[in-house]
Amino acid sequence: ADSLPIVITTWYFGLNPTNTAWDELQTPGKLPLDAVQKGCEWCEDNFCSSGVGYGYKPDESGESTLDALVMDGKTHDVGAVGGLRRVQNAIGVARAVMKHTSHTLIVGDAATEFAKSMGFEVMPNASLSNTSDNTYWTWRQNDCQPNFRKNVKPAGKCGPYYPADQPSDFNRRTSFNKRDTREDASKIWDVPGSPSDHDTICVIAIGANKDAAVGVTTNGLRFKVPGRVGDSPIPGAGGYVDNEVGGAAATGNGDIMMRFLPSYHAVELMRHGVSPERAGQDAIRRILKHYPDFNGAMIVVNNKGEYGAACSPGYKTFPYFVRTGDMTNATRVDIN
Ligand code: SD4
Repeated sequence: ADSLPIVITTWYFGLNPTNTAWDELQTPGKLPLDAVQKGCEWCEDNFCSSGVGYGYKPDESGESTLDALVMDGKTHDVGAVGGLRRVQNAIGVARAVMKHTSHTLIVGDAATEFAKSMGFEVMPNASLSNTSDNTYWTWRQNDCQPNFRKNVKPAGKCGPYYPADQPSDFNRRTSFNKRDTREDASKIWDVPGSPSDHDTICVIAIGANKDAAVGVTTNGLRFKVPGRVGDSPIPGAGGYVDNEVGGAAATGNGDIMMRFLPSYHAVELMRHGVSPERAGQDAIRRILKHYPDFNGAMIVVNNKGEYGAACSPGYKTFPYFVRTGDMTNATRVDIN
């Protein structure tokens, strides 16, 4: 395939995000940046896969925190948030970081304060969907095994290192109007047989004039250590674009991926003439050399509109969506 403009997104839930980003890209005066933001927002609003975004996978303390990034391939501007709490529209906050500050990345509670100052709605409580809330309490009461700590010795089932005390304002089953929406969404996404455990969407858009942008928004990992930030908001890791070349974005085990900057890697290979697919494959292969069990995937597109994807063997298949001018709807592609 070879044409501009183009929109490409990760995972099996990318149909609506791709079409939404596409429509935005077709709107006079709208930028690829607007398009990727809209695409990511669709998932934040609809809880794609029941996993992207707010209120889904809790950390060890029972709260969900979000990471998001936007990057502009023309100016090289980046805006990102890490460990954002209690704000649903993480990609919007990332865009506000880009637009209203000279910084790149704002994290943690201060990111929530920043969001508030920018007019974003901040929820009063840590909140999880009922499903996530149940998962959390089941885990905490029955199992309590830390997923992501190592070289620590638990003294008991819930060793002294763990779990962190609940935040004082964490209320189990706080009734909370967004939760109901969230539950409805889970019903849509949690259909039997659907791979429901992917919690990140990456959107790359390139306009007819080669202007490129990438957006990434995620909930990160279940039972992560509080404060953990993944690859998604790190430029070059979760996503990277350069108008002179194209763009790439990554999803999967971010703790590993961010050690290799796979999106930067793929873009730089394309700069030297490598095809999108091979650039993605090489970036994934580099990681596998060090971490053979690693799981991750990439979408890659150059500024001619040629695109491809790559994934680790552990993902038996990796679906993504793409839309170009000769398509009347976003099209799903599955690689393996
Ligand atoms: C992370 N890369 O926080 C994300 C997770 C992910 O589908 O991509 N999930 O590590």
